[in-house]
Amino acid sequence: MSNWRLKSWDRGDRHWFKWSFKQLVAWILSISILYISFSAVIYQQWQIQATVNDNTHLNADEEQSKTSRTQDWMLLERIRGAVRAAGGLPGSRLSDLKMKEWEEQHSCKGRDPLLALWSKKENRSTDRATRRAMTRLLEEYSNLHRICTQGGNMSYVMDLYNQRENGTSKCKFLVVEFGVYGLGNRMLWLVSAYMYALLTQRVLLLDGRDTIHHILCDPFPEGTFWNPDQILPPEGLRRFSALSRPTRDGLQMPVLESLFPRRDPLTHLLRQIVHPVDPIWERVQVVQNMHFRNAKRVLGMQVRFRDGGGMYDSLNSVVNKKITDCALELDLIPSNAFNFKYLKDIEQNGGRPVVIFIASLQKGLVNHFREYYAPILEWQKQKGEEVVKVIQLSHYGFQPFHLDGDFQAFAELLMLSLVDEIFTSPLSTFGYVAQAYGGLRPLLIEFDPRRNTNCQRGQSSDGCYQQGVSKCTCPSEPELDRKPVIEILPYLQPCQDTEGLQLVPPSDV
Ligand SMILES: Nc1nc2c(ncn2[C@@H]2O[C@H](COP(=O)(O)OP(=O)(O)OP(=O)(O)O)[C@@H](O)[C@H]2O)c(=O)[nH]1
Ligand SMILES: [Mg+2]
Repeated sequence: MSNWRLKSWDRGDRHWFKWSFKQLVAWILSISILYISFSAVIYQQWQIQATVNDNTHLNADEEQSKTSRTQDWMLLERIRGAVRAAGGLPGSRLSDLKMKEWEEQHSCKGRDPLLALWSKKENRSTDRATRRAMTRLLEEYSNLHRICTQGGNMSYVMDLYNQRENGTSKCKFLVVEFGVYGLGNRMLWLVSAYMYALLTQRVLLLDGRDTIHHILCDPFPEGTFWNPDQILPPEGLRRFSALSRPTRDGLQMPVLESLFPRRDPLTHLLRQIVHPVDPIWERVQVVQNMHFRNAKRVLGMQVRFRDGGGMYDSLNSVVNKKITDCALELDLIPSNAFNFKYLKDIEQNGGRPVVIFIASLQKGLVNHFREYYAPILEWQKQKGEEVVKVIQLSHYGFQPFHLDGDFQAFAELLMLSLVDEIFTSPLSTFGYVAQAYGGLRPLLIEFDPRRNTNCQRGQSSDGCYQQGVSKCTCPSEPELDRKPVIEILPYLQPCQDTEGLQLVPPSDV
């Protein structure tokens, strides 16, 4: 075996000596072991540092003084504290094998491709930072969920409930009861409840009587958040939830401000925990592949008449005209003049059409566009070329309150989130949720026939908090009491479509 020459500066004397190969390997091994041991000690120290600050003992001043830590990191520590209080180990995860098993049993094929499609459109460093922070929080929160439900065991939760009077349980719960409302409203409640549960370290359970659990993937590995109603009685749940009330709510604001510098919590929360079950994703995927992927531009038009028939009959033609004029003014759709320009357009676009995707309970707009583009559509059919495509997948005619209606509504809502430009109707939470998923600032369709405008650009991708309080009620802080909220929090502005408040992104992040 050949010997290796190494340099040595022993006693200042530079001289050479020979080491065998075995000695060299032993030397390298010792150095590696030393390095690994040192790193492990440092890491453990850091872990301990991160967990010692049990949230339940922090007060406002202590929180304020932790200037070196970001607020969201402190929230993570609070969740870790709740995990420890519940008898778990902060930072523990399911083994790869268990995770694989769980994923096989809870298939959610759309989660990753949807996230990729949404983040393809905007990929700012602030968005990435928020995503990373939210992922850290979700992982630890899932840990809490798993521990407090013993891996999704509702009988165990029931036992905790039965023992609630003696106060031995260290787990806190938040139960969401849905009423008979549309999908958009229920999704807003769901994500608000999730945010609240994160902030107050509560285990989120959803009312199992609602069909929403048939359309959503379960977001917490081994910690199912459905409450089958046959196990927990809803009237009991209310009392269970009220066991420990949140305190120090005022201190949640810095956390939220730090987590969402772009003031877009709805977008991040929806994308993180509200994913469609496979059959819904498959519907979305078909439309994405067949119509959206190769389009020159995709326009989503969400047209909602809210009172059933009367409003539709009286406003349909006004709204159709306003939408068309708005899209033409902004050069988003081709005009219906069938001439040389279109043939040129086709050449230039390599046959890529402008796609108009309509989501509505009525057929008014799709009929209007089919009529408007009739000569072009006819010409396209003969030529096999496409300049413009008009698509609408369903038209129930009324608001459905059944599972199939929710399936279709969720699929269309997700399709709307994948467009390049979205047109939305005033007051519709269906539209708010679609624009928020997509991170899209909508074009708000003007429904009022007395107004000259056709549409206006939305100030935010966030929904409108309809009828949100406009003045502060803070009797303990006279300098704030009764002041308009928008003067104190500049990122809250009056909504554009109705009365209320809306989160608006700052221009510099
Ligand atoms: N498939 C489909 N369903 C729709 C559409 N617009 C409304 N719906 C249905 O109507 C319901 C509307 O409720 P939300 O999603 O809460 O939206 P909203 O417009 O605020 O309606 P309300 O809150 O009920 O006044 C949805 O759940 C759907 O079932 C649409 O474009 N496509
Ligand atoms: Mg609504």
